[in-house]
Amino acid sequence: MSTKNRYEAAKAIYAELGVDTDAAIKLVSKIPVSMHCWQGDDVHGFENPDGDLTGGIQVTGNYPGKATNLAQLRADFDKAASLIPGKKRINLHSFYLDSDGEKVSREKIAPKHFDSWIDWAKERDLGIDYNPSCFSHPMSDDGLTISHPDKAVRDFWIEHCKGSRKVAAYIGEKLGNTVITNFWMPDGYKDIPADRYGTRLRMKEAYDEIFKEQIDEKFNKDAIESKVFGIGAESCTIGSGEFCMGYAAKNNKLLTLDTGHFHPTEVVSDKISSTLLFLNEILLHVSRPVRWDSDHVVIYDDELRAIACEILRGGFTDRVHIGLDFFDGSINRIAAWTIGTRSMQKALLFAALEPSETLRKLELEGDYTSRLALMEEIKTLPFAAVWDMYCEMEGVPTRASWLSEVKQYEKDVLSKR
Ligand code: RNT
Ligand code: ZN
Repeated sequence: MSTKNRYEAAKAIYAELGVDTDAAIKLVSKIPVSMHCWQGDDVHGFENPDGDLTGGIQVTGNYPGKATNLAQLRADFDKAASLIPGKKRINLHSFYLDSDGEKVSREKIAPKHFDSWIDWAKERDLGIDYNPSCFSHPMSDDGLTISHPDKAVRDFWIEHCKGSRKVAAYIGEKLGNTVITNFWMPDGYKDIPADRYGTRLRMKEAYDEIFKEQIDEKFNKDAIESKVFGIGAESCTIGSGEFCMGYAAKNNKLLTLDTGHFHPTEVVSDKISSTLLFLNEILLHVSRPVRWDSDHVVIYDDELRAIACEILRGGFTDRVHIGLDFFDGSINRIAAWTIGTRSMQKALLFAALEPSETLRKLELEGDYTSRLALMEEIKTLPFAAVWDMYCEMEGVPTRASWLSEVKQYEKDVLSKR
């Protein structure tokens, strides 16, 4: 049966629940998902591609064909993006700068190093997001950056972060599309600290300094990312949940909620509604923690659907920015990008097809029996037919047919690197 015929049948079934599948597709096709460039090269960047990844994050696996320069990373991103429906952005770390082979110290990274990215993004109608890179560097080897007791180390990273906001504002202005700059600091202590307050105070003051310059929010918005622990920083993370939530609320910043940055039984889907009562906007780093902050490829699981439902139920698409943050070097990296991003898109479509008004009504009436019954029935509605239609309308492969394209690309391009 053709995709169209299957879709028409599905549409009638959803209509019985008062759900308009055409409207759902239209809504989802407009929600931007920021694809992180760092899935393409295991978070290495081009400054020192053979250097170690530090900062408490880890990539395992050595699948052949990793991108080792800008041209390869862009080509790989293009390949993945061509297999994914929906509106996309690209999320860059500052160490993906285009310095034309010149070595540029982090605190010297400047807007001009992103001119070629801006042109590239314009051609593809992509928005850009940005991050200072405060890890994988000799100045972060102590595990502390902007909270370091040594002023020289602190100042180095503060300069880098200030420079990052300048880069971001420049990109935002040139693209006519607001950049979200995410500040994630690896700062923490492996063992029990003697002065948590003092270290956090230094981080707070560093952020105050970094954000001192007023930047037009049309061009750049700042977000700060909390974390519970990292490898080598097991006992104390300076930018904890409370720290970042407090800082963001008081200083009108965005809070970044990474799905891997909480205790394993905590879920980000439950945090969206709370944070939005006290913050204008938040940024998500959608990842998949397996036992710890492992950054596995995002899959279409219960929590992903719950996150998407929380965003759409509240009509929060303008206030919740969706970014992805996973990295797996053990499988084809383009497939990893494609699986993770298609999963996010699926979850958004699932959420858009939810009869949320009916569920809310049942809840208000206290009919929890019907609420649960309906939620369970929704799971086996002919979602796949709507998803296939969405892919077809977006001109991307339906079902698993994208995989053969990745395999071909692996044969033609990746295996020759
Ligand atoms: C690390 C944070 C951070 C990074 C990226 C590379 O735990 O999640 O967001 O993954 O910035
Ligand atoms: Zn993250």
